[in-house]
Amino acid sequence: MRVYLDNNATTIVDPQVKTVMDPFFSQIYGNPNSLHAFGSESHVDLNNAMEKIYAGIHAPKMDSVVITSCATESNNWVLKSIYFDYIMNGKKDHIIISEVEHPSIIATAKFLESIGVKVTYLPINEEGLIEAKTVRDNITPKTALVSVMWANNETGAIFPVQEIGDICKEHGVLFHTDAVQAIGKVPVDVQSFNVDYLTFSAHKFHGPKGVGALYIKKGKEPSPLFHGGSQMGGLRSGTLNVPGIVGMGKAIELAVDALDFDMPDVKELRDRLEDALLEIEDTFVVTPREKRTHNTILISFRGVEGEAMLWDLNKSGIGASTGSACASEDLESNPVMEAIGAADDLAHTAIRFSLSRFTTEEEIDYTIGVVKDAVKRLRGISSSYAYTPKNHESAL
Ligand code: C6P
Repeated sequence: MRVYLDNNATTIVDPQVKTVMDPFFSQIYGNPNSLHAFGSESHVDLNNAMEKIYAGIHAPKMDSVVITSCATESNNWVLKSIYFDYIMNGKKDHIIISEVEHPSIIATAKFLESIGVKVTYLPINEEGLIEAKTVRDNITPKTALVSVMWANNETGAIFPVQEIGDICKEHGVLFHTDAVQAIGKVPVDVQSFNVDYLTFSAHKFHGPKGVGALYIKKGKEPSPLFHGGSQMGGLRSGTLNVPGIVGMGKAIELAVDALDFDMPDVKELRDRLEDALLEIEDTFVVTPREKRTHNTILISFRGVEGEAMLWDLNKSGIGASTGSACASEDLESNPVMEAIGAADDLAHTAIRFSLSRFTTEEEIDYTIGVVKDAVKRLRGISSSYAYTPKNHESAL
């Protein structure tokens, strides 16, 4: 059996999304900026897709939703443009991010630090959560931007972006949220709270890879990262990814619908998996269920190296991860576990299971059996895990 439980890394393209994209590869393939019929043929579908994308995040028409190649690009764009627009000219010198942002924020912030920008990294608490008051405590008159993700990709922890947005507004500071793990998991309405920039990426909600977006509130348009063309109102040059945009439109429509219809089922399956795994002795989950997205579990099995567990799972056809796919090759311990100050023996044992609306009960029951066997086997050969009949029994 093959079971895909790494949906925070990427998701299967929904067949309905693939169907609407298909004509735009070899039937309707003109450049939408060309003046002939080949170019204009895609305009109606592009407009419809953009309408769906605006509707998916409740963006008003006067604001911009600029299509990018991925969330990494959107995140780089926000931070670097803040440097060009507010810091380079000496008006401000400081940005605030959290210490558990995605590498596309952390690495960009570190780059900016290397050229003189002051960066504050907000801590998380023992539940893996950001406390909004830490934002207030760290804002200075020189702060240009606060960037805090909506939902964490490792734990699923949902951060208080509404409160953080209010604090930013009170202090006249721009607010960006990386909502990559929020779309399709929580209702996203940019008009319901104060937010200037919001990032998302289609492949996290059953859309295609290679297409993302940045929502920009009217009047807060950043300097472009890419110059050269008039596409996207000159804010993001480059030939439009027509199949990608059409696919993202359909995908966000389905993802928002699924919030009502499929989310309760996904949550039930996630809880079934989590309940069964927590029966194993010496097993820990950091963030309480009601404070994280309904599809995610980051769980530590004491004495079981994350990579060894992944190996066993992979042999049995199960795809999970030790955390963010972008950092999977460095074999470092999980950054969230490090940030909460977990002891080394736990930080190296974190495994992320992330479900989707395509996950089945049969797959979850199979996974429970495989994980229990793997924990038993790996603890049995571990030199660091103290064997006791009690904890051995619980893994059976
Ligand atoms: N996180 C994960 O395994 P791209 O790949 O550019 O479309 O998305 C980047 C990105 C940005 N922000 C968050 C919160 C994310 O989770 C991701 C992608 C994957 O967790 C791959 S590293």
